[in-house]
Amino acid sequence: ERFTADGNTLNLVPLCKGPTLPCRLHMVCFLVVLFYSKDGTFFVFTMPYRMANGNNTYSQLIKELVPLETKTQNASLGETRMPPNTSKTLGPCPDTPPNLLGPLHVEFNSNRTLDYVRKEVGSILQEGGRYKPPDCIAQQKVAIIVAFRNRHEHLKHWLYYLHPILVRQQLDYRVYIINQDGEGVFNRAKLMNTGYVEALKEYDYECFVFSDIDLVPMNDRNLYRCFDNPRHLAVAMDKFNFHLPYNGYFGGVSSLSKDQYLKINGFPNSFWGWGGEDDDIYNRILNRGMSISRPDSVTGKYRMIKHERDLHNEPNPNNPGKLSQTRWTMDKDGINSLKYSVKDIVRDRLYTFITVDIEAPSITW
Ligand SMILES: [Mn+2]
Repeated sequence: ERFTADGNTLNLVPLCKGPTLPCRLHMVCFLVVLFYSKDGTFFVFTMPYRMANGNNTYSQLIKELVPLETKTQNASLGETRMPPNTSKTLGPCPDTPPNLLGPLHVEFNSNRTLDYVRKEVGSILQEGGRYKPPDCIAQQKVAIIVAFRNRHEHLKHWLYYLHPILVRQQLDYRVYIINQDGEGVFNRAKLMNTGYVEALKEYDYECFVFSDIDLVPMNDRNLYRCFDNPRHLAVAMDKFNFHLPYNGYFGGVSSLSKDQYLKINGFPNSFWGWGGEDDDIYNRILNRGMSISRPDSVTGKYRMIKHERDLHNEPNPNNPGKLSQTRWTMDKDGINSLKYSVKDIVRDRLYTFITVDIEAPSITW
């Protein structure tokens, strides 16, 4: 991102807070649908968030549904004695996931503890923030990689919104939170590179979505997948008045297939502090003859969680000047020159949290 605009002008208008009439009507409709559905767990995840806010019904339903689902699964396994390799009989998931909701209500005013989020969205996940569609083979295996430090407050909101969206998108995915150890200067792109390597150590991912922790999509048709060209997903952020700040903007959320990522030698490791690394990635992509794929500006709407600038992530005045050099630096600065060490890996129900030492300098500008 360039050094001009950083106005945090957020406009948070809750659509439906409390037991207003439209909320109740929605709830009645939802209950009717629920009682006629065979696969209850799934329908919980199709519920728009405007209904989930401000009442207990959501968690009550999930509590009632989960034991039911486990019981039926166990029963059928016991009776039929299926071999463990049942996935071969499943067909591919459809190109367009059938249960997307479109525009979503997103707000960050509600208090959400991690325990609350685990209860609300964790029951359908496997340990480590993993999900795989039970009834079809996902189109892509996707590692969701988030660069992180000291943003636990954002993490809760992000997980609360993202997991149900990714589930509805029928991805075979896992969420990796890559936490920069120590108090050195932050380096978003190097953390993303680290996440790429760590993710590939445990699964054969074919697609990588790189996201900031403070960006939540406002439309679940914005697919967290890979496309024919590297994809920029965060095209209409509220912080930029739902527009691209400039044409070559590639910040916030993006996706690259393994091939696309390797073609550009991954991301730069040398952009310490805030700004510029996404522009370098953009340059890399163009230098390798690829173009940028984007959703339209309605599908690509995002809400950013309002925040102060982080400590030890000041704008680095050296970064903009480096952008004219990408063509010459990209072959030696990237995934082929990445050095880091893993300090700790924690597997929560909602995420895989990897703390890494990326040899950060302690310079301030
Ligand atoms: Mn931000």
